[in-house]
Amino acid sequence: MMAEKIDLLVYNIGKLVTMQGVARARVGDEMQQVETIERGAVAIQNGKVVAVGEEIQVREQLKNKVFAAELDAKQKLVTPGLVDPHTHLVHGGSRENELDMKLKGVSYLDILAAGGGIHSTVQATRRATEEELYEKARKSLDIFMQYGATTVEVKSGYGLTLEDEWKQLKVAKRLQETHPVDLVSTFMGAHAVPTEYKGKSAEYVDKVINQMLPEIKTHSLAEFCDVFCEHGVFTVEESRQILLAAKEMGFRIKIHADEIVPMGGAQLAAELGCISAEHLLAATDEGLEAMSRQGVIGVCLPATSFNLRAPHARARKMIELGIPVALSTDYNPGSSPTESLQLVMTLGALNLNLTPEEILTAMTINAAYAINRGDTVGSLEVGKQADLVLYDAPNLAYLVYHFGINHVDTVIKDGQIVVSEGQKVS
Ligand code: IZC
Ligand code: ZN
Repeated sequence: MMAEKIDLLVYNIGKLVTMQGVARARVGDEMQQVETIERGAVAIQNGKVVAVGEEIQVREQLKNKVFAAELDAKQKLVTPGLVDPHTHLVHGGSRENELDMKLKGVSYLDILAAGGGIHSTVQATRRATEEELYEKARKSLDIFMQYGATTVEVKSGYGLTLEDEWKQLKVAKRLQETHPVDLVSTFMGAHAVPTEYKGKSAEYVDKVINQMLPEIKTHSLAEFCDVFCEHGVFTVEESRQILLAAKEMGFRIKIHADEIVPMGGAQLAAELGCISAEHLLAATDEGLEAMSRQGVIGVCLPATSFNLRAPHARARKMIELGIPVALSTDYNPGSSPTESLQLVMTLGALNLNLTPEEILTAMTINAAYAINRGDTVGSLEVGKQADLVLYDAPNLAYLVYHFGINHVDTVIKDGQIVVSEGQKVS
């Protein structure tokens, strides 16, 4: 009888960070205590991990099998594929025109109130064809992947009409079908009150609830619903109405909470049972305590704080309170134009005071739970998707410390090599 074939063995791994061992989002010290195997190996079959551990043990365990392919990791650092739980990937245009205003001290919310900011991206997105949006998002998703991301959440919110929100989510769906990176879609029709509804936000909220949400649900175009609860955008009460309606229709819910003005978004996230609350730069102690009691994941976005020259989220306080912390790029054309989770790693260390281990936890297993993918990605363990990243770096700390460049050598997604020597494999 022929020996059974294993598709791929990745061996001679210098340091293999598995993130195994806790089958839920990690809290407190669990974020620090990550399993690191020296001289590791990962065996992959049909896109899934079938063995992971010390190379000697993996080879012993599979000694009666043959490997169809082997990849020598040459002592590199290997981690689970990175997960980005918060992006605005699909959009038209760009906003470098705001840089000059920003340097002159005009704030993000003032630019928005004057009809710029999100509104200018809404115009560009409405004008763009589906094909143009697809091409632009595809290029960005390639960059995400080359920088180590294998699962990415994507929000609508630059259409603000059913038709244009649909167009964005359709692009995300097509990318999910054609691009190696896995996408998780979020409907965010409540990202801004569109200019044509200025002064009539109640009417717009009604439209989101009674027209958009049911259609998006019927056509399974999004799994999550998110709202921008912010001064001058949606009030706490409006956010509550929208998220409650979404929850009743079967969406999982998220919220942009306390990003700029402390509104009580964190408390609302806890009250409604949101899976995660995002930003939280201005969240109060009471808000964070409420999140902790309800197990709401705190998604921190330090590239946004950096780019807005705003204060930083209190990630250490969150960890102390037992909130599972996740990290994300917040990739969007306004407050965070970057696809690099590696830049976010450095900002997570220098500006949020997180350790390299906590940072990796926040970008793998905790990020996976923040988008309801904790069962399939975020750690390297038997049965999970074979998503892994090989870095030209000796250890995790090096990755965080040597900043502004791309350390990724190889990305394996669902068992396939999709990036090799830093370049996309076509
Ligand atoms: O386009 O400005 N914060 N939404 C909430 C954003 C930033 C994206 C944008
Ligand atoms: Zn956002």
